[in-house]
Amino acid sequence: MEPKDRAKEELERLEAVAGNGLLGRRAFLRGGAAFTAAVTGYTLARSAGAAPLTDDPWSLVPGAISPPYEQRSRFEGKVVRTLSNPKGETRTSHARTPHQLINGTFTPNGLHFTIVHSGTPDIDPDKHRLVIHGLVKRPLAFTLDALARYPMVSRMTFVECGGNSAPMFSKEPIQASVQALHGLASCAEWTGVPLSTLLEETGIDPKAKWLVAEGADSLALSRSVPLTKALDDAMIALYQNGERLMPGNGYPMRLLLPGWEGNMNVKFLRRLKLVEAPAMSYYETRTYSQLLPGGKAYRFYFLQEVKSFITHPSPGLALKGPGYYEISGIAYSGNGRISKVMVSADGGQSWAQAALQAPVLSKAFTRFRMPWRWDGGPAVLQSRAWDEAGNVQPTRAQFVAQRGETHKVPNVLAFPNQHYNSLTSWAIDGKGEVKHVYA
Ligand SMILES: Nc1nc2c(c(=O)[nH]1)N[C@H]1C(S)=C(S)[C@@H](COP(=O)(O)O)O[C@H]1N2
Ligand SMILES: [Mo]
Repeated sequence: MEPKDRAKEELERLEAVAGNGLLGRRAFLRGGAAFTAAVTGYTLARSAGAAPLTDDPWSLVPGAISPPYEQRSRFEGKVVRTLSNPKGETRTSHARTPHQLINGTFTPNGLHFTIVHSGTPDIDPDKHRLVIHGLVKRPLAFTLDALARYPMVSRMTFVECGGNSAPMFSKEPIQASVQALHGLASCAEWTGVPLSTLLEETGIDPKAKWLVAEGADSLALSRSVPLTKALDDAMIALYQNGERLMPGNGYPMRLLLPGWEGNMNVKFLRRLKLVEAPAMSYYETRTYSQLLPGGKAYRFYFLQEVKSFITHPSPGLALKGPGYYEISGIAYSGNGRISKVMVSADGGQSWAQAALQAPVLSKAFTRFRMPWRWDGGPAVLQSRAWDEAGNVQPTRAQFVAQRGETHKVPNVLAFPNQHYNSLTSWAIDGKGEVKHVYA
């Protein structure tokens, strides 16, 4: 038998664990060599005889010198963020992460999403100060140099805008890429000084229950944060994936509140005022207060709840013929670690458990993977995540019943479409094209 046919046979022998050809994470382990042979022999590699190595021009001359700051290959120019306000008009600007074009668990700095409501200020780090005042024993102003003398910590954590996935509230599924639907979430390793350390320096008046964080941008974005969170895992972040924060992500320092609504992670941070009660600022009472069906609203909605979506395949990434594919995506929860991700290839009729890429970190992106044998017929791919606190992503029916679909409330300026964390469904047709559907 030809190796190709043998591989095909091996692949067909791997037992499906759920409908429409899901092989289950155990295929990675149990299949071993047979699995690898099946995958590579059947669908991917060409035999060496068919494609001998040749010396292309770049193999015949010395290569380029290393620049002081490395840029990615010129062939990767299409891997970019999409911009909602490319001309910089005086309104909010969004830059969305291309989840379908990257892989792994953290977001490169140039592709981290950004939302700036009044542009990115050009801050001179030597002149910037962080002031902590209000209900403290000793108000203090910190320079960047002063902050650098405190013990620092690093942690991987995601930031997600409360308005991420807002298109998912629409009554009909919007045909768009995963970048357009879910691109307002990214994950990075942040390094900085725990806020609790600085509050120990200033001392806390027992009357203080909240703090108001304010940015140095022209609209001086401000949000109220419960002191309990400030003393738990809040950080004054100075570095992002090892280098100083990107300008759009808050240079030279930002408040980082792992797992909490993006808007509260105040960038260009210049002031923390300890107070008795929340300030009821613009962004906590208008834009980011979730409206419910019937016109009631959540007063505060801090947590980014458990969520997942498939990035590969996804709209724009068509399948090239039947055979083996890896379904993969990201899962995360503001409550802690992801405990389980289930994947379906038949629109939720049957499910199999995905493999989670280690390490699985609290409040960080977790990559999940699921081997899949596509038979060339129609399929609907979905993922559903659980977190260690026992929360599960609601089904779409559950979510819509509780939170509604796009609804405008007369004479109310609030933005209703916040905190979507239900499922995302990708339909594959017989040609391998991927479409967004509700299932
Ligand atoms: N000072 C300031 N902080 C800000 C913003 C802003 O416009 N100004 N945008 C907020 C919003 S709406 C979100 S979702 C997050 C986004 O963080 P990122 O741009 O680093 O991804 O920053 C928040 N912090
Ligand atoms: Mo946001």
